Amino acid sequence: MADYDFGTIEQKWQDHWTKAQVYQVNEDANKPKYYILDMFPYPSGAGLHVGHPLGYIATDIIARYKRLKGFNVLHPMGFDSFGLPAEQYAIQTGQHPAKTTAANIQRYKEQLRSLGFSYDWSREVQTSDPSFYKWTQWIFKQLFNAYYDTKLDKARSIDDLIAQFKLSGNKEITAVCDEDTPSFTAAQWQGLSPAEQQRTLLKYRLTYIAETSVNWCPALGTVLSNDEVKDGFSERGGHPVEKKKMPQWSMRITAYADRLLSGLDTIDWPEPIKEMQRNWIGKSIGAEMDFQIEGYEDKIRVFTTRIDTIYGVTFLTLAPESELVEKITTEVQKAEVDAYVSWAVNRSERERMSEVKKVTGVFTGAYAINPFNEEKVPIWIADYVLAGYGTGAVMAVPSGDQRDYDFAKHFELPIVPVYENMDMSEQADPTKEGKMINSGILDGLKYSEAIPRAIEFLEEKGIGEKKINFRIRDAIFGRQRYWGEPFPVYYKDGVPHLLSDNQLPNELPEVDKFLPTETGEPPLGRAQDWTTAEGYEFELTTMPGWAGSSWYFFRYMDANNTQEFAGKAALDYWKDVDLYLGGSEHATGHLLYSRFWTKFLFDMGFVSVEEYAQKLINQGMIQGRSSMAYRVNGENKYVSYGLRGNYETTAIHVDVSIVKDDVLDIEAFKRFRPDAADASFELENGVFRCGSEVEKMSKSKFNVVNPDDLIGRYGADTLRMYEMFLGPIEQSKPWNTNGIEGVYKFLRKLWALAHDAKSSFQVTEDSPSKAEFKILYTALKKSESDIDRLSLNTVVSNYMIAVNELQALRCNKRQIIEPLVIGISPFAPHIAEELWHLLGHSTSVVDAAYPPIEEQYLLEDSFEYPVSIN
Ligand code: ANZ
Repeated sequence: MADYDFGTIEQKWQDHWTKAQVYQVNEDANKPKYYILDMFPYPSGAGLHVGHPLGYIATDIIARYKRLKGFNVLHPMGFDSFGLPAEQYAIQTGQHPAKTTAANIQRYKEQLRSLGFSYDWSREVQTSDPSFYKWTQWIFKQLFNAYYDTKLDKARSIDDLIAQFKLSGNKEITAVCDEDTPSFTAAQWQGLSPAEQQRTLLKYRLTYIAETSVNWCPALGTVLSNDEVKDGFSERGGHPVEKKKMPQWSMRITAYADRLLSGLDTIDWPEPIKEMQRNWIGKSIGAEMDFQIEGYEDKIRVFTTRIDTIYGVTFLTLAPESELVEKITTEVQKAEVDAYVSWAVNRSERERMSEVKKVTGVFTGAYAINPFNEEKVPIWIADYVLAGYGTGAVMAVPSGDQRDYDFAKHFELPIVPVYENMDMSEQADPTKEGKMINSGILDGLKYSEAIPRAIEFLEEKGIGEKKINFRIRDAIFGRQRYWGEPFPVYYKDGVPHLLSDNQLPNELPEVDKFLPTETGEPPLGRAQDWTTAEGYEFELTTMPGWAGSSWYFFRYMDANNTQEFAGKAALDYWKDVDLYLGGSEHATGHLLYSRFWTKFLFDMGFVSVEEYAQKLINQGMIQGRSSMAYRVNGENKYVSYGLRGNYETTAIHVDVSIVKDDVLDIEAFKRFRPDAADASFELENGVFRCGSEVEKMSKSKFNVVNPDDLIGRYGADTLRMYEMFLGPIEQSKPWNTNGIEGVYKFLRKLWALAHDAKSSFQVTEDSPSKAEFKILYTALKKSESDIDRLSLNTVVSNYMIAVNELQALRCNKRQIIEPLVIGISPFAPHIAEELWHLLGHSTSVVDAAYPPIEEQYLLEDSFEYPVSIN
């Protein structure tokens, strides 16, 4: 055998692993299970860059390590393969998204394979595959056929609800439903036509279609969910988004708000993610109360979390959308109010919330009466009040709330303090117990006493009560697009009905173009003869991007089951994900929706866990390290980095592949930038040095590093170790290829340990010395605890130290090399497998056991004592 020939070794073992199905796993009651999962990728056209595999390498290392430690490890991979980019590409090129998606998946799989990952590919899932989305449709059906019982605090079959309606109407029903649900008796229910009954049930179902105000993105031709809109623009593409009313499918996630919140305390997820989910759910405990409008029958109901500040109310504010606005606005104010309302309603929620500094509003001319002191307060309209939150009306307390304060200052409205000697921030802090002043029945009370006293007053007078509000809204569940799951739904008499199970999957039909129809229907409206056998029309929207990803982790447990989404035996065995790794950008999207679906499946008895991922880690981003060459302004001349101070220069991005250790390959640069072909180059110490900048890794910045190139140059084992070596997994860090040589050298040294001067494999059977054992066990032991802490970067250095020390001792003893190879195998599986076989084993190193630590070699039994005199 020659030198360390990574190319041959890696190819050989990848072939062998595939052929021998080394990574296939089955349920095994004799072993503890360990389920480790990566967020599955969307297979984009650009393939993987070095940033993508960071998380995959980490999970692969842990998967391999756990296997050595005796666990039965489930480590699957698949593709989130429905989505907008493939469809946009299809619109531009006419290529069917299924075709481009398949090609992209092929490319991803080759790249993943070349990294030596230990996935069980027999469990691969693709969300766009009918055999997968059949079950997404099936779960949709379960949601449609369920409602939420607030007394039992769980989802139940809609049949139970229908039975209760028949028996006693809906007066005694404890269920989550639309706000505008009318109450009815059993007789009234029986008197409804079947279609009317269906329409009523939609107000209870956990997924329903309703006229909804949505985020409409004209450029993308689709509706976006709240978490896909950032500051009034689409997250994807940055197109303007507007509000529009449309019939839309929604998921009644609000029914689960409280459980989604309390469940956070039971899982080991990063605190920032939990905090984002808490804020998104936005539980607030307060009160609702009525203010009588002067001269009208109508009342304004407000939601407040600070009923204690009721005596500080100096005006009321209504959302511009409020139906009362038109009614109560006086003649004098009308023109101003109309103009303001039409301006305000077109702005998105986020715009309205984020512009804290810009105070806008208008007086209606009407007044309301504060029932605590009978004082008249003016009613204003302000766009900081959201129509969709609370009651859409606020009792404004400028001494207690910053926005009210800014508003009062701007429009010169009075400010009445309600706490003695307290500024606004102290007053907002419930742990500070101030005394109430100017506060009628609350005077002299402390914060903790004032709230219950005020609520008591509301209840006595019958004008309000305690109230819990959630900020979270039901989630829009549909897109006016082609490349997504069709609904298992058809329409009869204008109401939705479900296909039966044996009609699933409802397959995506062919269309001539991937664009809306001339009449503005979604692309599925183009499908020819696409109806049920009886001629009923199908739903024409498709499911949103988050449908498949809300449950895919269960499918991996039993991916080839054709009878169920996953069988009970598999679900009971694998239960939940022990470690989930992925990006933090999904905090209020995928990571919330998937918890919701899991809780629902749990309620209906389909799965045995309420939370599907015990532990979550967010891997950091690998940023690009861009290279810059400095061009002298106004001249066709470039200067080396250290000399740029002598000139006025402009930094120009240089393709990182033509820069090595910051030194530019000038000839390659001239080819890269034809306008530099005749340029002059001022060198320092004989070379042209580039500067660098850390930026997002992107094609436009010429800083994308492709793993395929690095694997070709150094091998996958080096790349794997090097990516880990870059730093802690959770941290974002710039890519820097400069250090990769060091890791490559390390693997060559490891190779050399077991080879003689003529490059022949050679280990001896001699007994190792104490010192040699100590080196080995120090590395193994430290690595074990490092991996348990997920500190993978330090493990790489542990082994570097060990190999250096063993090399110094010229140690090639089997009793050292063998355990060392096992220890390193999760990081560098190919070289480890090769050495393992050279050591005489015929089974894979993944079937070895992690070497037990022999503590006696780690005891310090000789010391050097420093002696100092005086
Ligand atoms: C009086 C008050 C006094 C308030 C005070 C706060 C501080 P969270 O915690 O987010 O639930 N509010 C109520 N409905 C609103 C709406 N539709 N749009 C904008 N703001 C609204 O916030 C509840 C508080 O936000 C409520 O309590 C109300 O102002 C305001 F010292 O009432 B508060």
